[in-house]
Amino acid sequence: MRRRYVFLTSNGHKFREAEELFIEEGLALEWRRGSYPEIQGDTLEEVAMAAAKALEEGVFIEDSGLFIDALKGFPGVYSSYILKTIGNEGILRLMEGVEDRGARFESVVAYRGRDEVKIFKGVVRGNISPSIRGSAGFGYDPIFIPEGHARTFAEDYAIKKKISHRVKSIKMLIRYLKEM
Ligand code: ITT
Repeated sequence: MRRRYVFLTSNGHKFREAEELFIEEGLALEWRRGSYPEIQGDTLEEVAMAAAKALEEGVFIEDSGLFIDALKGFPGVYSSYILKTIGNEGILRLMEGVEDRGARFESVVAYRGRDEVKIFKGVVRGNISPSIRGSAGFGYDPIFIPEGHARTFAEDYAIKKKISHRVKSIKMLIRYLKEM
């Protein structure tokens, strides 16, 4: 097993969430601050797999997004662009008067091993809140209420750290690395 791994991402929040889990397991994680070419794909897996093929061994990326049931999975693979353009306010406007508030966060980690790319996927289900609430976390956290809870990820970050899509995918990656 290597002792050192590299997470290529432009997003410091994502990096810190992953780093905490690595440290808990006694592993070091290096942040390679940067972006990677993202193909136009229908799923996070497709996008992540295509990008990870060009990485060196020991490096991983993570592609994530918010998928809203009533919007047929939108913003999904466009989550980053939609956040930058219409933002949480825009999403809430699209959801005005919509009864079905169901949604999920997905996180797909693509790790470049010696001979192959390994994919790990984490999902957390929840609901889109009626308003923007809380200041912890980042991105869509202020509008996402995880299933079985009353507060958004941005209001209850301790819950996010236990059950998020990213916690699940990164823990799967760590388990794999430890078994290697
Ligand atoms: P990369 O450099 O790693 O690609 P990014 O921020 O562009 O960083 P993505 O391409 O995976 O990340 O886009 C995912 C979008 O979904 C992005 O706008 C995030 O803010 C949002 N998102 C992802 N994970 C989230 C989380 O845990 N909580 C809230 N929003 C999240």
